[in-house]
Amino acid sequence: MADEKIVIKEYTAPAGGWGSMKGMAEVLPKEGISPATLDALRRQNKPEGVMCVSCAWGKPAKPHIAEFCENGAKATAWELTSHRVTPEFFAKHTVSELDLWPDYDLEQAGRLTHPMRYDRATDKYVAASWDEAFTAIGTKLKTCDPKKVILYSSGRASLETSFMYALFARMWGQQNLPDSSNMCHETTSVGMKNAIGSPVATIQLEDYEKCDAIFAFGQNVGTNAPRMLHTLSDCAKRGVDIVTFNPLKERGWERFANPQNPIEMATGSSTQISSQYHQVRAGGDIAAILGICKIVIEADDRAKAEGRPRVVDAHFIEQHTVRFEDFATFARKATWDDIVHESGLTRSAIEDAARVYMKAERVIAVYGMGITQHRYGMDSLYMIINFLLLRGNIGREGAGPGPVRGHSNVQGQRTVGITEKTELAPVERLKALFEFEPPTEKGWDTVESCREILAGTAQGFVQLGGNFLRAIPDQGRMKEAWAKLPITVHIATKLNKSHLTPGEESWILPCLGRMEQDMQAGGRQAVSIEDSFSHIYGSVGKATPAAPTLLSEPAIVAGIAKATIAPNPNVPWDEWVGDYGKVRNAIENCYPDKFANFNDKLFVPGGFWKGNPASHRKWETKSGKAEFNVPRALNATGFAEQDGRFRLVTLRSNDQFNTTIYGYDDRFRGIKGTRQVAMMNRADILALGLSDGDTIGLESDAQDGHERVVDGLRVVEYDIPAGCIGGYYPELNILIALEHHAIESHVPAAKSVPVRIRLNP
Ligand SMILES: Nc1nc2c(c(=O)[nH]1)N[C@H]1C(S)=C(S)[C@@H](COP(=O)(O)OP(=O)(O)OC[C@H]3O[C@@H](n4cnc5c(=O)[nH]c(N)nc54)[C@H](O)[C@@H]3O)O[C@H]1N2
Ligand SMILES: Nc1nc2c(c(=O)[nH]1)N[C@H]1C(S)=C(S)[C@@H](COP(=O)(O)OP(=O)(O)OC[C@H]3O[C@@H](n4cnc5c(=O)[nH]c(N)nc54)[C@H](O)[C@@H]3O)O[C@H]1N2
Ligand SMILES: [Mo]
Repeated sequence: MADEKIVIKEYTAPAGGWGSMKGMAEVLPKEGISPATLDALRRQNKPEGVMCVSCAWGKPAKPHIAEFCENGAKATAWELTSHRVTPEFFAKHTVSELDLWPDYDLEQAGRLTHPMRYDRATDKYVAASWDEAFTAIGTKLKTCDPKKVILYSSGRASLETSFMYALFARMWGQQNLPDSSNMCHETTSVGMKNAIGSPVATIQLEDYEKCDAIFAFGQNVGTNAPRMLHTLSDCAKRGVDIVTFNPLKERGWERFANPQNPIEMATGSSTQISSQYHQVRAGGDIAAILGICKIVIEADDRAKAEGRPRVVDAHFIEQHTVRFEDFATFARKATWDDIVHESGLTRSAIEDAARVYMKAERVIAVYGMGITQHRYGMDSLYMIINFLLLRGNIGREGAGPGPVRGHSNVQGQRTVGITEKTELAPVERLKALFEFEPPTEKGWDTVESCREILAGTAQGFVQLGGNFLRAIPDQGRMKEAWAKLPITVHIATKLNKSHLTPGEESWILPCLGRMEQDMQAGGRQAVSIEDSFSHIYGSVGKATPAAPTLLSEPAIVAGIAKATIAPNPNVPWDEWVGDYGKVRNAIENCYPDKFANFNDKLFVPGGFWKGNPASHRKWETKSGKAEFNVPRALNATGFAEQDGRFRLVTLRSNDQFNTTIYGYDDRFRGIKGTRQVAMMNRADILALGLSDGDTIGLESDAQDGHERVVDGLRVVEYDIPAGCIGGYYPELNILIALEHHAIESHVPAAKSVPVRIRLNP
């Protein structure tokens, strides 16, 4: 979109408000939108309606008249677009040519309509029938070592599809089941499980009505979970203190005008969200939270010595936790010089935050990718848990950790078996129900899959949604290796870059989206998803499918499974495809505690809760208690500070859903017309002899012998801490070394990437 005018100008309006109305008004015509979209929006996130494909925020039992947001509307319009990518489209363009198109243009081209096979002789995708596709894919997969084929999924696929996909993998004798969570909240899944025995939020949506303080770390609410702004603004109006930690001033955490509130819209007024905003350095949360904990622990020491009421919840700590003393000793010994340096915050700012914490009875801690995507992301997460444990803020009303999940069903996929880890799979149940021997050897996660692809040992890649090659780190190295995969299969709604680096054999299998009517032998089908609060909802698509040739995801998964593995009378793939209620019965039989009476509860308003032991203080950890953890480092970056080395933070704009680019405007950040930017602190710009608007390049400072460079970035003077640079994902992913990931969870450390600046590139 080189012709679009680049405008960089501070955005002064609140999140929501007229800006979001305008955002919606601009996107709908671009997709040549039909009345179906408006109908879908009206029914969005309501009982028996369709559950939005955008974010994983809760869907209230009593929904607003319009329970959708600007970005949900964009996601809906994107799916219900009138544009089509047909066999004629593919006949006009070679794959090499399409590979040069920007992400935006590829997805803007519209919905995929036919199964397509890559033809190397013409370098084009050519149409095939579904029978041909399944037979060819099955024939090829049967020649592969199942343990070397990767079955990836992105977090959008329903519980039904995900269950079938994971079952297929295990019946085939493998569990290479990486998913988008491996690049996202895996740090939460691993860390929270270790610390409190639950891999997910312990709170539910109603807890927000009962809390009296919210601490928010590294999440961009206005863009990535806009419906959460309704909850936050209700909290702010109730006088709840909201204390935010983020290197960037994200507008959603500053001010919000509710587009559904006529007074706020008419008067231009808005609600202030955060009462305190702390611009922590990227990776500086460990130190910032340690500072708060130090203040709390030292205040408690004094109270104890003077016989006053305790500041920590001593009874809770005694009864419910381990290793408090180790942590308290560490916090007492920490120096303010270190805390201030590593966090980038002043001592008095941290004292302000600590005062709010000590005053509050019920505290929720919210966080996102700013915590999980660091080398020491697990330590940042542990610090959030330590902080909550100090005052007994886990396992009671109005208090607890509230990770904001990414994809609309990413949490649910894990619940129904998408995992490479044997201990998380229902091995015994699978054996008993389906009479086969599930694999026990650990499968590959995302980073491990990439390693195997780089090493040339992986033999195939099936992608259930997502744009893997674009979402992962080290795109340059990965692209070359990917092309050597014996087979790549993409189940997708739209064309993306991953499809355009074909393996030796390559297929695109177009599927129905969640908004679309899914008619099967047993009539119209519903699917289900799980949100960030472990609530499960049915979702019924009503829109006319983009093409009559599309198959549903369950039908495609069943098609591949049947063509690849031997039949098993206990797994009636065709019957399941005819009636997803039967898949739900199988899920219920596999996980009876979480899914009792699944089909009956599918449309309970507000979803049904699958339960969470930690929310009533039952700790399923190694020690049987909630665990304090001493951090291994005071900053989460995992690399030393050096002259000329910056911390690159890769971010989403307000006009994208992951690698899907809806447009080139990042309204709240005041950046319009380009994504090729480096947001920099004024002092850094001056020190380098640069000015706002200059062009620079960035190079990775991973020092592992590989060159990783991006040129042509426009310097944007921005309110960001010195030493940090902000830029957009996925354009900058080429700069992230594969091995720069969170230590235990393997989540790529996309929020602090060591880079150097290239002048005059
Ligand atoms: N419209 C829209 N909605 C989405 C998505 C989308 O792309 N578009 N993606 C979905 C998915 S899969 C996910 S995972 C979520 C992602 O939602 P977020 O978790 O909000 O992810 P990011 O946009 O990457 O932004 C991370 C935030 O962390 C801040 N940050 C960066 N480094 C640090 C740090 O070291 N410390 C602190 N405290 N903050 C830091 C950044 O400034 C930014 O505000 O959203 C989901 N919803
Ligand atoms: N540098 C950097 N890299 C990151 C991140 C970051 O913050 N910084 N974030 C990471 C995170 S949190 C995530 S979750 C990943 C996600 O990254 P992606 O893999 O990009 O996520 P998706 O949005 O799932 O993928 C988009 C594609 O999904 C397909 N699709 C859409 N709807 C459907 C559907 O209903 N069915 C099917 N089968 N396909 C569909 C479309 O073809 C579309 O092209 O990126 C990660 N990468
Ligand atoms: Mo994500």
